[in-house]
Amino acid sequence: MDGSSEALITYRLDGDIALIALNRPEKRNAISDRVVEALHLAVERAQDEARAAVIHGAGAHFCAGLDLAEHMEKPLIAAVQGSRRWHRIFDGIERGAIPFVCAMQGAVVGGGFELAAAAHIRVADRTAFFGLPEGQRGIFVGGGGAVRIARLIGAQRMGDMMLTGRTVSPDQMEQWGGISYVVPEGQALTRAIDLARSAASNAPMSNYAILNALPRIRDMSSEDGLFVESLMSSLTSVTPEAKERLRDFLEKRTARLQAPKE
Ligand code: 1HE
Repeated sequence: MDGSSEALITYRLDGDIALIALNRPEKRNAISDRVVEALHLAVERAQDEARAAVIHGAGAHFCAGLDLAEHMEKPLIAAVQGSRRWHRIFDGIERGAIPFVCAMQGAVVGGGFELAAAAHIRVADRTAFFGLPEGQRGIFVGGGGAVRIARLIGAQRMGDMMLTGRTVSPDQMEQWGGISYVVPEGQALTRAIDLARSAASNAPMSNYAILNALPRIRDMSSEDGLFVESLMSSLTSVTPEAKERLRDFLEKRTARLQAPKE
């Protein structure tokens, strides 16, 4: 990572968890070309050396989306190529080698929401609000939201958010399935790190299957999906790590599952 990129995205390895922060709070972490490139490098590095990663944003807001000042100057072809670049980088998060947890506060807007949608687990604190103001800005989602956000919350709700420009609370977003955890103000990062640690303790091959087989199976017919599930299930169970973990359970060396604490 060159010096200039490092300032826009910070990266820290905490044990086997990579902490990746959007670090442009003065522009509410708006995503410019340089930010997305630096994010790409951080994501690649995390996949090489960490077992899970957390993406978060410095300051009061997670991310104000696409850098509109930069976007305004772009000719058509550069805009298309830029969107395709976001797709490749966000696909690398969604279908990569390690789980990504997203910790959010304040604005989770446009491209910021699209980034969050590429992560595997989403945690928001009570200050978070979700918006898709592309319609107001005269543009359209371009970071994978038409696919990922529409599938998370439903195309109808996404269309409503885009048409009306309304913002959505964390509780509502949780009900819609767009996030999985709502925590008190200021606690999103801590909770996200805890969740990342849990995910990091799984067998890497199981995590690989969860990240790479599940979204593909969702896109298949039921018949093909069930077939791929059987292959994936057999593949993971013959690994030495699976054998060891199964033996640990049977010989009572692992903690039992417990009912959730509510
Ligand atoms: C920005 C951006 C940005 C802030 N691009 N510069 N996203 C939006 O339409 C959201 C636009 N942003 C906002 O609605 C607000 O900034 C917030 C609600 C996020 C925060 O409000 P606030 O009052 O704390 O900050 P601010 O005063 O509005 O912004 C602080 C600075 O950040 C200011 O610059 P300054 O030079 O005047 O200090 C803003 O111009 C700048 N800033 N957001 C550029 N987005 C792949 S396609 C995805 C398409 C989209 O993402 S569309 C959604 C775009």
